[in-house]
Amino acid sequence: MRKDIMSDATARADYIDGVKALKATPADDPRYSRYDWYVLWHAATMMTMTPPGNSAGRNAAHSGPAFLPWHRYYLKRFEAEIAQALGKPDFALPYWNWVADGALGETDQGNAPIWGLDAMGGSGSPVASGPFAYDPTDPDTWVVRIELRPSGLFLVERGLNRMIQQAGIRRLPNTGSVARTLLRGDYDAAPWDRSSLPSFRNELEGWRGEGMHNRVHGFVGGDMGFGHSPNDPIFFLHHCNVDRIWAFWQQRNGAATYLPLDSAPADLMRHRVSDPLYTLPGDPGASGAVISDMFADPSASYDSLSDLADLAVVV
Ligand SMILES: [Cu+2]
Repeated sequence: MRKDIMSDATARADYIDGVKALKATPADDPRYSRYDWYVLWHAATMMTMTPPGNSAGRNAAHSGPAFLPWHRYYLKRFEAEIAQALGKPDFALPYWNWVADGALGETDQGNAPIWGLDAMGGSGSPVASGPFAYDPTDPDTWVVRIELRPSGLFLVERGLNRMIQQAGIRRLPNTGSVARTLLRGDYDAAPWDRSSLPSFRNELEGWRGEGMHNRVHGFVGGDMGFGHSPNDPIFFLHHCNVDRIWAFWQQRNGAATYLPLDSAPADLMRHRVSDPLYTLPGDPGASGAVISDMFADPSASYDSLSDLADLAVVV
């Protein structure tokens, strides 16, 4: 059961232990870890433009309809691998309920419990406190290995960068923004990119409307502002909450409510309902999953959707 990371100390401890276990497990290429492999997968997906060379910025997991199912698949794979590493088959990814933090005053948002020393730690370049602090004298310290720059992918060795509220965005999505996004009944709309309106996907992703998912990346800042954003373990907690919002929306609008259908043009490759989800070439866990495989049993995996249900009636 996926729980609010701040409501459950066991879920919190397991998550921190789990990401550190993957960070300590070499990938097939021993220059980086299994954790870093997920960073690589995300970055490579962002570089996979769909179709190649499109001017709308649509890639295999962002700025298009596949945004929600691709990230659901990514979270499921990551969750299963942590469960295995911890030897806890029931391990479930917790979520960061930034909907609640967004209801706090501006100063309190940057000092919320999620940024405490017993949770994700604080800001810094590199982060200097909490479980992901950088100390080059400690062989088990949190080291960033994969970096995506405009010129491509690079292997690096440095601490994690985080600049909470310092990258120009001082507020998380407020509860009104979440409530209004939840009222969108159309999953997505032509032209299936950053300009789509009305579009639950595009407004939740944050290219139109009130920022939502994109705003949370900007609020955290540092590595969270780049294609290598999964370097920061807050990434998975953030996306688990995005997934929870989709799960709630599915419960209201139908689990399989998705567009575009397979009859859509070929330039919507990787975004039509039966298209395969992008994974790295040679991915040993590739299962051939397609978008519609991600529709099943959405809400049952979360401990609570009641805060979202409350929001959806007060608009
Ligand atoms: Cu992403």
